[in-house]
Amino acid sequence: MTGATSQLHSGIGPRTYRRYWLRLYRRDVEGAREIVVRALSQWAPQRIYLRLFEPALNLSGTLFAKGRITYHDEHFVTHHTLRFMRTVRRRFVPRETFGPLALATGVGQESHLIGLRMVCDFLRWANWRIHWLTSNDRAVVAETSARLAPDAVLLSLGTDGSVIPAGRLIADLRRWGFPGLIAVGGRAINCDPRRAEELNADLSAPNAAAFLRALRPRFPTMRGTRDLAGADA
Ligand code: B12
Repeated sequence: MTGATSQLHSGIGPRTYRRYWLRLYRRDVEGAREIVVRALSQWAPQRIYLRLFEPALNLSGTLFAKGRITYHDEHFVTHHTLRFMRTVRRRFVPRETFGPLALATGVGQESHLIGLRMVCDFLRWANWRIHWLTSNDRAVVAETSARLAPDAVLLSLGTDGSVIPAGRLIADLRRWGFPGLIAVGGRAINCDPRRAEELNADLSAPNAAAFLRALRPRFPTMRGTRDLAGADA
């Protein structure tokens, strides 16, 4: 292999997620780990979330929907990506945070929580505190929001089926005059961004870095967002 070819094969770039995904698809976990380690030496850890893990997970979804891979394949990629996320998280998420508080939950029967997890890691990087709701029952959301008085409630909608329950939760929060910010996001919003307004949310964003940018004007003293350019370049 020539030097140039070897660089081509080892370099980290916009399409590296495909190589990473393929290694996991072939059950080459060590090979995937090597890519993560190499990416860590060249990219900000936040960028690995958004430019390696997120597109790799979404690629699984696309191929699964087309019937090209099995759910075993999809689960395998997801499982190991979650493990690698733990390694990368340690590089930028502080152990303790002291700033504004956000309540986080998936909506309805939602099991798609990796994206919200990424959003919460970015928020913690910016010194937010996160409280994960143990249940997304309307009564629990209302009671916990009243008791903890969070600065924001974050609702994640991975599937279309989450739109109606999200609408109910937001209507409840509005009805009792919740003073904080209500943010929605997730695949169901990214597929149709008008839903955020229809749901009467205050804010939405297509990914974790964009969310921090959108929050900045409302929380001007928010810490840790100076390096955002490196996070999603
Ligand atoms: C991994 C995965 C799963 C995992 C989830 C594991 C977990 N712990 O999260 C498991 C295996 C559990 C799963 C189950 C199912 N899944 Co699934 N899944 C996926 C997959 C492949 C990746 C999702 C993901 O993690 N993406 C990566 C993250 C980082 O991206 P993200 O979620 O978009 O998050 C980013 C932004 O959206 C945003 N964001 C997210 N939340 C929030 C919140 C706020 C407030 C803000 C501001 C921003 C924000 O920031 C994030 C980070 O940048 C997708 C494919 C896809 N294209 O999305 C299918 C997909 C979402 N699943 C799908 C389906 C159908 C299912 C099942 C119904 C399958 C089944 N028949 O059982 C079940 C449903 C379970 C349920 N009740 O929710 C469909 C949904 C179709 C639809 N239109 O509704 C998809 C699109 C696959 C497909 N193409 O068919 N799934």
